[in-house]
Amino acid sequence: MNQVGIVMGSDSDYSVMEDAIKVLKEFGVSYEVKVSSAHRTLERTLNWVSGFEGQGGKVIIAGAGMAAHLPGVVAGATTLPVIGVPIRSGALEGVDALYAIVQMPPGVPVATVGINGAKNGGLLAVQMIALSDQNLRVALKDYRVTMAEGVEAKDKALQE
Ligand code: RP5
Repeated sequence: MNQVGIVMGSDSDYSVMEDAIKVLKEFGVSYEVKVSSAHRTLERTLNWVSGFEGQGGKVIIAGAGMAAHLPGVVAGATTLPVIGVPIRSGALEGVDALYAIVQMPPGVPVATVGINGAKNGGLLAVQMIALSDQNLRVALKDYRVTMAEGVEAKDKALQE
């Protein structure tokens, strides 16, 4: 059983979505990765969503660029929480994808992160899984402490 499903509209999105994969690996959260499009392979996408939900998956991270319907279509096909990652691509450089993903109609939410914000997408998924995993909550608190220490160390270096 994989806890997190990562789906992207094209293999060209992979270099961005890899940031989410790295976070899940770092926290030891099980995941699966799928390339499937809302436009080019709709049935295949819907089949993957129902299969992922059926096998006990808990959270989906969906990344897409341009007219980015994938996260919304996925959210419409499941009641699992869906995190949307707008991918920077095309003439509008991700603003189109951001608007498409963040402006979901009432009733079908997608938790949207920033353009190319796959790292935060991964972290948000880990935080959702941590709701029922005490060890993961501790690991997240440690992560925050390490991050704060990094800021302090950089500040200290500037003062010298
Ligand atoms: C979207 O169109 C994909 O998510 C990708 O970001 C964008 C371009 O796709 P490719 O033409 O690179 O496959 O559906």
